[in-house]
Amino acid sequence: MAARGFGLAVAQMGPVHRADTRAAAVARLVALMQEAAQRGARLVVFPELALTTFFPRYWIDSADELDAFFERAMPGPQTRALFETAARLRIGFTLGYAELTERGERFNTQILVDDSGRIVGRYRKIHLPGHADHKPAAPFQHLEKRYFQVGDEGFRVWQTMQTRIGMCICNDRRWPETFRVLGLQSAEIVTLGFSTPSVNIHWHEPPHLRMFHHLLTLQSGAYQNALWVAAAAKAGFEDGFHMIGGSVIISPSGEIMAQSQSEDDELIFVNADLALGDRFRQNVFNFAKHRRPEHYRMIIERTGAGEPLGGGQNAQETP
Ligand code: CDV
Repeated sequence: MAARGFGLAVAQMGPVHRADTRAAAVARLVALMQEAAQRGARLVVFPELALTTFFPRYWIDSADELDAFFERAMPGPQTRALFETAARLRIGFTLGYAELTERGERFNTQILVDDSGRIVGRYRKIHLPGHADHKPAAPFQHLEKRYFQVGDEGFRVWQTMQTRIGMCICNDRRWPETFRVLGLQSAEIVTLGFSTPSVNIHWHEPPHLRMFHHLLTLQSGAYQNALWVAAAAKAGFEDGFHMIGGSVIISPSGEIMAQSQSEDDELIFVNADLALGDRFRQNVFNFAKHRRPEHYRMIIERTGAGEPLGGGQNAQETP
């Protein structure tokens, strides 16, 4: 099988503090993009909500204060430099940001921009974690359910730059349905940005599990769907609140091909052979040949877990 090399870069960001400006964040992203292009990348993946601090950790009453974290236009005056640099360097990118639409809707969004600087895809986060109410006793808030609506455009895959790219964001990676829906559209690469606090505010979780579950879900998503995964963290202590690093590029074998070492701005790069996924797609994960959707109906018929089929009786008792 002939190799199909694709330069894939992930640009992890260190903290973006509340007082930091958009201009400063964009300048850091441009520098990372330049490094990615220098290393031969065709695509560079940026984090979730990359332009600001992870503001869902704060209870914000004032509409003006909240609006300041959102983008009304993309590109806008402060983000245009990213698009111009991408077109000049012939490199695509994905970028996470808070989107405020003309109709006043708010989404946690990620865009896919091709190597001519044109937006070719948009994903609005579907699995919004956290809560909508104020939890003053918690060490910090996770208010994605308050500040964002559930994405209304589904999980999609775009044919661009001689490959097929799907997108999801952070918490989506924990749900196998995300990757399967993208795999069923023949995605070869799935990109995501993530911001994962190292403290679980809902119950005490040993800190090592945050990284373990992060890698576990990405590696299984890659392997079970025969695709490359490129995941970019915003990491480190943002205004004193710690988020895990662990930005990774994972191959269709489920193996980690590159992983960040730091919790700062850091670029990782792999010359990804897109043909690696073909072997899995044609054999063990040949969906057309081996999937049995007639036995998966419950996945769309039920949301929460319920009673066993047949009332849970043993086979001998079932009439
Ligand atoms: N930004 C996120 O979606 N974070 C979640 C946290 C809250 C668990 C995550 O899945 O990493």
